[in-house]
Amino acid sequence: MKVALITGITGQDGYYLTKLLLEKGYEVHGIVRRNSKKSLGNLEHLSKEEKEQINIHWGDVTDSTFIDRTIKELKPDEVYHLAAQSFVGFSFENPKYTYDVNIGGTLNVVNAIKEYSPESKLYFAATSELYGKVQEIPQKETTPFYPRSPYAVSKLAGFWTVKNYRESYGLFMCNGILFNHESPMRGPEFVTRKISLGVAKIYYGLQKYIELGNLNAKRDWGFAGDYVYGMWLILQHHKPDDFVLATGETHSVREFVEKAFKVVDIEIEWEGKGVKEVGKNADTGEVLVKVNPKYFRPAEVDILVGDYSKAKKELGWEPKVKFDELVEMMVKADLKRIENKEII
Ligand code: NDP
Ligand code: GDR
Repeated sequence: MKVALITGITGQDGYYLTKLLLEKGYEVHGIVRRNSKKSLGNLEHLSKEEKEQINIHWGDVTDSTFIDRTIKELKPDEVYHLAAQSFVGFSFENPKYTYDVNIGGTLNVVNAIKEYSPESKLYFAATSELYGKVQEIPQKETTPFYPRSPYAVSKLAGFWTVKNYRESYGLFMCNGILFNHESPMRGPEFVTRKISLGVAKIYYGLQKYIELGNLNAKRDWGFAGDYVYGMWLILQHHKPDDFVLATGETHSVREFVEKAFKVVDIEIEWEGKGVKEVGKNADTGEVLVKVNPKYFRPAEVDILVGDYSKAKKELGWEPKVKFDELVEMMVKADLKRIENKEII
């Protein structure tokens, strides 16, 4: 039985990766930081049988003593380092904290493997945010980086730390340069989930409108379930390497809003410009979307679209879920949660 250790197991990707590795017969271990409710985050949505199979290690990735001990004791075959302060907007307000978790935490994991378990393979959750200010479209492994937020800068440090340890010490360490991937498990502050939840609440009369920032930002949005399979494939490759995982399609936040409302048969009509722009119900004239400058970022990443041809060629990876399907999946999941009174 192979042993896998997942940091960030309670997050969106942690949920899907745990399910995948359990299906594949792994012994799954996860690092969870203590909270007053001892909540397991997204893992609470797993079945009873799945939950019983996971081994939780309570601790924080910024605690090097704890990380050293965990890796020394477990000597996992595979480590998936997903733990991070992952919200770009928050990173502008809390850069030091973002650096501490994302750079410090990554160094702790990478160094513990070097010192105590050099046979472990490492997957590091790098990101399309590394590309930041557009240098090339579409973006691939060879596209120059130009990070545009403290989050992106911290992930750039992580990316190079992983590459440097791989080249210096011959360790099996890989970077997954993953473009945005979403799901019903996405945190509610990220734009896709904010929209799907907003649409579902508006449909059931629990909310009047959604307030958003930059409607023109474009992202390459895929489904998290497809991407965790790509993470696993990266570690099954015959050599350690860095890979882009993306869909190759890009859509604006505005398009996401339109598609999401379509799921509940509402057509959106846009009116006004800039911060005065609103999205109205085309039938009733009711304002359902407003722009609030507080959601704009000091520096924006205007457009991301990935070229995943290296992953396709070398790993046989391809995304399965398309944009329309993803939007529908997310809105329908939130409608159902409200119907089931899981959200009030
Ligand atoms: P989430 O924000 O959903 O999950 C982040 C996880 O990290 C949570 O389990 C969180 O725990 C944990 N965590 C945060 N800080 C610490 C800490 N100090 N010690 C231990 N655990 C900590 O992110 P996603 O699942 O969406 O993403 C996974 C990784 O992939 C992240 O590193 C993210 O930056 C990166 N990424 C994500 C992409 C996406 O589109 N989803 C695209 C590219 C990269 P808690 O539950 O306690 O908050
Ligand atoms: P991102 O995701 O920054 O790409 O990072 P997010 O969903 O936060 O933003 C995407 C785009 O939407 C614009 N936007 C808004 N964003 C939020 N959160 N809230 C709003 O109200 C809003 N209005 C417009 C943003 O300005 C941005 O352009 C995600 C995270 O998962 C990272 O961890 C990961 O590395 C990258 O994806 C790839």
